[in-house]
Amino acid sequence: MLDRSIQELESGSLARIASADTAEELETIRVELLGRKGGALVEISKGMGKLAAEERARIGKLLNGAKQKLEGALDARLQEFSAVSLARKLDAEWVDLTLPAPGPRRGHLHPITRIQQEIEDLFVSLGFAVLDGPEVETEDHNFDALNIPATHPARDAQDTFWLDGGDLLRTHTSPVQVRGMRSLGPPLRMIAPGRVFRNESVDASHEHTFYQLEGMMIDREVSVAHLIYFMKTMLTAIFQREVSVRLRPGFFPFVEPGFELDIQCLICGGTGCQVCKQSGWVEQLGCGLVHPNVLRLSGIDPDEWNGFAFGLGLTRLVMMRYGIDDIRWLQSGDLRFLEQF
Ligand code: FA5
Repeated sequence: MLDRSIQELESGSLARIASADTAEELETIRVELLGRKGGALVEISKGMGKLAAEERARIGKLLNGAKQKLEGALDARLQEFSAVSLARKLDAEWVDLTLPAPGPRRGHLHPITRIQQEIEDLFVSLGFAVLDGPEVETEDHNFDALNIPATHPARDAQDTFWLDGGDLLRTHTSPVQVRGMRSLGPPLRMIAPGRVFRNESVDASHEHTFYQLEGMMIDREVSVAHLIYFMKTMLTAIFQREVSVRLRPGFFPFVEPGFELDIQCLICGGTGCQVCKQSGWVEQLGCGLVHPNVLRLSGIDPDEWNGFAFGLGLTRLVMMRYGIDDIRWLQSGDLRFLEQF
């Protein structure tokens, strides 16, 4: 009886071991057969107590033989599995050491920098110099020399971050006009891109830190027609299509006459959205003919020279060009946003 049980268990188990597909399956078989508690071989050996001594020795040998065979088969199959998985790993993970290294991942320019450089190229081709100015400015450059004395209500229009000692974070790029006039003198054609700061409540179209691009031309007999020509040339180059613009009277103490130039909102096509505050138009720049006081305050004779100036909201221009519906994306540092450019 026991002979038969041992043989059947052995042949059945060898077949199961041969067809096992995973190491986990093998482990289950091993526990079922050889486990100390409830393992099949242990269960069979329990019947040996009733046997005569000679018969017990014979069955004992048979059991031992079966145990060794099954252990051997389990080990051999386990080794096959690890050989197969090693081969698979080697096949999938090989590295061709002769291939050139991929090198560092290339980044790209921020969309504001890209458009700034395009505008710089355009104005350089029209004979303008590109000037730079400091972000920490004096009160004189930012306000007084631009015909905005301390008591002038226009100071309230640009909520200012004042620093200890009387300097400030520049509220616009216009102080670079003053630096340009004082260092280069007339005739003058200059632009000045840069970062500016205002103590603003941030919303979809207002940031506390944003970019402007200033422009100034001083020569003899400069008119509003020249100003409009340069503004249209610039906006057509940037948007590469006709954009609808409107000029409204606008007050800036450093120009006379002064204008606000709006473009029809390119996010909604003029029907109204959060960027244009449902008006269909977005203010892009302030501009006008340079006020005689401003020329005088920088040592230029207004009877001989005149000119135009403009201050473009570069950040808002980038929003229009790429259809970005919230200004806060631009300085968020969010790679999901930046990698789209
Ligand atoms: C000025 O800053 C004047 N210096 C512009 C100027 C220069 C007028 C030369 C005449 C001659 P204004 O405060 O309107 O003007 O700002 C100019 C542009 O900056 C706006 O048209 C707008 O596009 C942008 N801008 C203003 N405030 C913000 C803000 N908080 N966030 C983003 N863009 C802004």
